Amino acid sequence: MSKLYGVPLSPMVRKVLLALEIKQLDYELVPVTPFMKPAGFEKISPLKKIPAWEDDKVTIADSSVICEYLEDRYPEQALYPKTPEEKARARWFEEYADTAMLQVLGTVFFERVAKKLINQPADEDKVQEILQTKLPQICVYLESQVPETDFLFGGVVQLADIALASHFINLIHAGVQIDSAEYPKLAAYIDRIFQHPAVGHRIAEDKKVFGGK
Ligand SMILES: N[C@@H](CCC(=O)N[C@@H](CS)C(=O)NCC(=O)O)C(=O)O
Repeated sequence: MSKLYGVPLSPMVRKVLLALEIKQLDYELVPVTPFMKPAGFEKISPLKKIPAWEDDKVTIADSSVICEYLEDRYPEQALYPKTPEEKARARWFEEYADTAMLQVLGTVFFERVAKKLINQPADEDKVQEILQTKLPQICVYLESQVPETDFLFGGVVQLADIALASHFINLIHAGVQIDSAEYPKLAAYIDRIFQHPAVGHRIAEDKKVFGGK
C-alpha cells in the first residue's frame, strides 16, 4: 500500500490528501508531525519535512512534487489545466500558496492552534501583527486573481484551488474569517471550494483532532 507521511493539519499534507481523495487513490497515512520525526526520516524526506510519499515505484518528498507525480501516474480526474499557459499559471498559484501563504497563514495557525495542541501559549502580538499587515497583502493579491464564478481554471476544483484552500482551512481553524465586505470575490471563491465534498470532509476530519481543545 502507498504511504503518505505527515499529519492532515499540515496544509502541505492536506493538499496531497485532497489530491488523493479527488483521484480516489488508496493510501496509508503514516503519522509524522513537524515536532516528532522518526529516526531515519531523512531517508524518506531528505529535508525532514512533511509530506513525503512512498509507493511501489518512488520515494519522494514535497507536496508539489508528490501531486505532480500522482497526476502523471494517475491522470484521471485531472488536477492541472491543459494548456501550457494555464498550467504555468496553476503552478504559480501553487508556488504562491507553498511559500507566501505557508509563511503568513501558517504562522497564525501555528500560534493559535498547533501551540495549543502541544500546550504552549500563543504569541497573540505576533498573530495580530500578521493579521493587520501581512494577511491583507495576500487577500488584496488574491482578490485581484480569483474568478467571480467557478474556480481558477473553470468549473472543476483543481490543484491550484486546493493549494490555496488548504491554507484558508487552517485560517478558519485559527478563528479568522476573510472579510467578505472587503474581499467579496475571494470570500465567495473560498466558500465555493469549501463546498466541494472532499474539502468539506477534510474540514470535518480536522475538527475531530481539536475535539475538546
Ligand atoms: N515545500 C514543502 C514544504 C513542506 C513544509 O514546510 N512542511 C512543514 C509542515 S507544514 C514541515 O515539515 N516543517 C517541519 C520542518 O521544517 O522541520 C512542501 O510543499 O511539501
